[in-house]
Amino acid sequence: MAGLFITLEGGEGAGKTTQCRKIKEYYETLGHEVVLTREPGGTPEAEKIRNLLVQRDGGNWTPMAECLLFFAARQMHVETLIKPAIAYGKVVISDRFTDSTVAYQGYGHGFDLSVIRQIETITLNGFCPDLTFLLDIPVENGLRRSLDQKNKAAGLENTEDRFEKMDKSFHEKLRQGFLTIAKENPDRVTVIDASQSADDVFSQIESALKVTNVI
Ligand code: Z5A
Repeated sequence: MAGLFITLEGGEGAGKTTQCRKIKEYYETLGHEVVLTREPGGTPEAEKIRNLLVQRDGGNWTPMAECLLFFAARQMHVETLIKPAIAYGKVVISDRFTDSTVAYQGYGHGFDLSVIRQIETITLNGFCPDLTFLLDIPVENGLRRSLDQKNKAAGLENTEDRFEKMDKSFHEKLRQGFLTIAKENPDRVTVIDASQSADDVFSQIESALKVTNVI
């Protein structure tokens, strides 16, 4: 029996990582083998590319080079980890996938959407998730969560200045981009209200998983 490929998408602080872990527990309780992975990254080679893309001193890429790097990492990820795991019957859960490139590089940074789709076709040849959960949250709530998390990790308090300086209009473009992707792919993408508690967000996801009854 073939496995299942699920992706979690959304803007900053939407709770993707938190919900990926909950979906993993859900399928493990049902007796499935689960692979939890992320993008950019997921394999040793793709993690090297991740360092080039997300580290502050990783590089000053042109939009085309940046897009190609995301898809280079993704192609390795798909061919060497995701497809073999699915063929083995495992449930693969990825924290971000192609929708993030369309939302961030395309809708967010203005890189040509049709070029992104051409690169997707060349590198992935039609491969896409079985199910995607878009965790949708008002921009201010998501950014606040994300900033609180970073401040906690750094032992900082009083975040008001930094919060006010965040580029909320960019994040609003991202949010609308993700919602457009969901509208265009209603069979694959389920929009989840991510502003609720983590348990309530997972209840929505669990209901959707039961309805789709894919595995
Ligand atoms: N990127 C791109 O540009 N193009 C691409 O193609 C791809 C990615 C694939 C990767 O960042 C960056 O790469 C990202 C997009 C870009 N750029 N940014 N920004 P990353 O992997 O380092 O991080 P992220 O994906 O952006 O994660 P995140 O948004 O920061 O977090 P999250 O996974 O959505 O949320 P979380 O870690 O589960 O939770 C965040 C905090 O909120 C944490 O303290 C939780 O305890 C708390 N939380 C979670 N859920 C809740 C609920 N329901 N209520 C209250 N608090 C909650």
